[in-house]
Amino acid sequence: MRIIVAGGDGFCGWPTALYLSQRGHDVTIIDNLARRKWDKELRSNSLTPISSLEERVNRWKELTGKTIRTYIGDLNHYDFLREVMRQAQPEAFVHFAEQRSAPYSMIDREHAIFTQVNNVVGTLNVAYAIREMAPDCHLIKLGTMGEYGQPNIDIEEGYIEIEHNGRKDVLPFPKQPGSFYHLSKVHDSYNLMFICRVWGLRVTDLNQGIVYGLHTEETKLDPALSNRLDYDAVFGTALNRFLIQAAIGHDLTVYGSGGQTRGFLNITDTVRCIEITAENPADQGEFRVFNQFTEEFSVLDLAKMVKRVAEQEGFTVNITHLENPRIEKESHYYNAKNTKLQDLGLQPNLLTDDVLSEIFRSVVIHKDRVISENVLPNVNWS
Ligand code: NAD
Ligand code: USQ
Repeated sequence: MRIIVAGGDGFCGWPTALYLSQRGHDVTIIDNLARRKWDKELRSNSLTPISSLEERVNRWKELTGKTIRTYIGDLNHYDFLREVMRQAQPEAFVHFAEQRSAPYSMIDREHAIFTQVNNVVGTLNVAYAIREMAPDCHLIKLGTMGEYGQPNIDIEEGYIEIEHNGRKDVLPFPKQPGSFYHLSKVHDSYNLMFICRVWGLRVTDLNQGIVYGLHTEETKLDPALSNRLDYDAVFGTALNRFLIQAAIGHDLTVYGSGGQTRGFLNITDTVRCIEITAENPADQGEFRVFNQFTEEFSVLDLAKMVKRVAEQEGFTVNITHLENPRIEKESHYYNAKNTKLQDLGLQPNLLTDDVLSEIFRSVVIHKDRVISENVLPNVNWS
C-alpha cells in the first residue's frame, strides 16, 4: 500500500515507518521536526542519540535498498499538505503528527493554545486534504485512551449502548479527559466522526495507551536508525521514565499514591497495530474506534516492577511518592475493553521481567546523557 506516516520522525512514527517499509509498503513521511525543537525549548534531549531524519532514511536505504520519501513541513500549511497528497496518492494516512505531552499543554496559556491549534487544525487539514486529493484514503488517526478519563464503569471501544427514559441508542462513549492535550484528542475525534458522517470518509481512531520500550526489530539494525526515548518530566512517560530513573540512581517518581491505572503497550505492538489497521480499513463513511493497549497497570505497580528488575541487575532503587503535580484520580475503578485489534490478529507482547530487563539494559548504555535537572516535574495543573 502507499502509506503516509505523518509524525514519522517521532517516537511512534519512526519505528512505524521502518516496520511498514520493511513489510513492503511504499512509505512517505511528513514531519515538521517540531519535536526536536521542543527539546531545545525545554533544554532537554532524547536519552538515545538520534540521527537527523535525512541520515535515518539514507541509512535505511543503504541497509535494505528500500526508499522512504520524506517531506519536511507542517500539517497546518494546507498548500504543502495538499501537494504531498497529490504526489503520494496515499491509500492510508497514519496521523501521529501532534503535540502529545499533557504537561507541555498545561505550561501556560500559550502552550495550551498552541497544542489545541496544532492538533485540531492539523487534523482538520488532513481531513480536507484527503477529501480533496484522495477521498478513498483510510485515515488512521492516533487518539488516546486518556480521552475517556477514569469513569466508574467499564470503558467500551468508542461507543456505548445507553437506555434512557425507555429508549435505547448507541452513542459515543462519554469523554472526561485530563489535560488540554487530551482534550485536543477529544476535539479531533468529534471532528472526524462528523466528517465521516457528512463526507463519507473512512477513519479509524486508535485510542492508544501509554507506549513503553524503545527498540523494534528495525530500529535495532543500526545506531543511525535508533529511536528517540524521552525521560524528562514534560515528554517522558511513566514506565520509560521509571526505567531511566532507576538507571541513574534517581528515586522513582510516583505522583501521589500511585493508584492511577492506565492501559499500556510495547512499541513493538504499536507498529503491528498500525499494520493491522491499515490492512483492515474502515468502511467508507465509518468512524471506527479501537482501544490500542495490551495491559493495564497502576503507576505504583510499574514502579515496583522496575525496582525489582533493576535490583536483579545490581542497581539500588527507591520509590518516592511526590506531591501529585496533576489533578487526577489516584484511586479509581479502571476496566477498559481492548478486543478489536486482537480479534484482527494482534498477539500482544506482554510486560514480563525479561522484557523489562532488556529495555533496562538498553537504557543503561546511555544513562550518562541524562540531564538530571529535567527529571523532577515542574508543571502543575493548578
Ligand atoms: P512524538 O512527539 O515523538 O512524535 C510526534 C511527531 O509529530 C514529531 O516528530 C513532531 O515533530 C511531529 N509533529 C507534531 N506536530 C506536527 C505538525 N503540525 N506537522 C508536522 N509534524 C508534526 O510523539 P509520539 O510519542 O510518537 O506520539 C505520536 C502520536 O501518538 C501522537 O499523536 C500521540 O498523541 C499519540 N500517542 C502517543 C503515546 C505515547 O505513549 N507516546 C500514547 C498514546 C497516543
Ligand atoms: N506519572 C507518575 N510519575 C511520573 C510520570 C507520570 O506517577 O514520573 C503518572 C501521571 O500522574 C499519570 C500517569 O503516570 O497518572 C501517566 O502519565 P504519563 O505522563 O505517562 O502519560 P500521559 O500524560 O497520560 O500521556 C502519555 C503520552 C500521551 C498519550 C497518553 C496515553 O504522553 O501522548 O496520549 O500517554 S493515555 O495515558 O492512555 O491517555
